[in-house]
Amino acid sequence: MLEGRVIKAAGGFFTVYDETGSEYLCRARGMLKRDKASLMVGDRILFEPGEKSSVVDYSEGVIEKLLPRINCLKRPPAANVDQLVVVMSIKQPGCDWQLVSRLLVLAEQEKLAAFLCLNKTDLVAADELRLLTGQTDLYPYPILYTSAVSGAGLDSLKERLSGQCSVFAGPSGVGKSSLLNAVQPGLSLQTGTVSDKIKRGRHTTRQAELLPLTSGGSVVDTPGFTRLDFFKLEPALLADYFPEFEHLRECCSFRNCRHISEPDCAVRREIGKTLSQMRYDHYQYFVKELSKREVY
Ligand SMILES: Nc1nc2c(ncn2[C@@H]2O[C@H](COP(=O)(O)OP(=O)(O)OP(=O)(O)O)[C@@H](O)[C@H]2O)c(=O)[nH]1
Ligand SMILES: [Mg+2]
Ligand SMILES: [Zn+2]
Repeated sequence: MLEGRVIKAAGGFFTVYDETGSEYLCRARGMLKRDKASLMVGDRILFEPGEKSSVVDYSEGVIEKLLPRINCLKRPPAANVDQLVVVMSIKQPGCDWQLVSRLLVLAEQEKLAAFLCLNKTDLVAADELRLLTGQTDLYPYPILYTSAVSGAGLDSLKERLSGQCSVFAGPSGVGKSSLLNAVQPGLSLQTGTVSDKIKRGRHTTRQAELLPLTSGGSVVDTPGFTRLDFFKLEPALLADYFPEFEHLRECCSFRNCRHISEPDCAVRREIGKTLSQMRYDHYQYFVKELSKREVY
């Protein structure tokens, strides 16, 4: 048996690279398919290689065993990754900050590093961009301002991707595939257009795919989405996934302060000073959303 990594999953077939980079098209043993934790892009697996085909340039194979995952992001699904890159565009479509916070909560749950990529800077005037960067002063994650069209910010993006296994996530049409093409021109990923009327993308990328980078490391390009559920998450745990609250927690008067309506709350005291008002608003919104869902 050989060890390999799933780089694409589509229609019950899995594209697998072995350690030398040879490609195999694999089916999975029934057990692996039925398993709740079914195979996903990034999974490390053991597989039995089949005959080399004389027609196509890959061999077939059967996946026999899923190796333990270091981590696994549920949405977009990807396993064994080092960091999440949340991609949004400033315009066409505009940035959905609440979706950003949702994705960041998911990343924190999986203990994944994360940063933000605000793309399409070429569509805004310099003073508008300055205003935006001023507003994101208190943002607790690194933000890169990029343009796949003008090339702005691409060197910083390349640097952050190099040597890491990253997963790109964000709505359709924000430029995830375009950025990857710009970072590594040989990739030739298909890119779509944004509809004129509703300024939304057209879901061009259909399947997640793990792409090796020539600079070292790899990136999972994923299909865009706009809705994201928290799955199982207790509202009381939510504050743990807002890392900027961490150092303030012990300064709150109440030991189990939820930072909502308790008196003398250190988190609420810092809003607008060292904490971003927008991030706190999202926190409050998510606590409400999760509390409503709780079944007693
Ligand atoms: N002006 C401008 N347009 C961009 C930029 N990046 C991407 N686009 C355009 O935005 C559209 C969507 O780009 P894609 O790369 O397909 O977006 P995506 O995020 O991969 O979308 P899905 O695959 O549908 O999730 C295309 O028409 C791109 O040419 C940018 O930096 N500036
Ligand atoms: Mg795409
Ligand atoms: Zn508090």
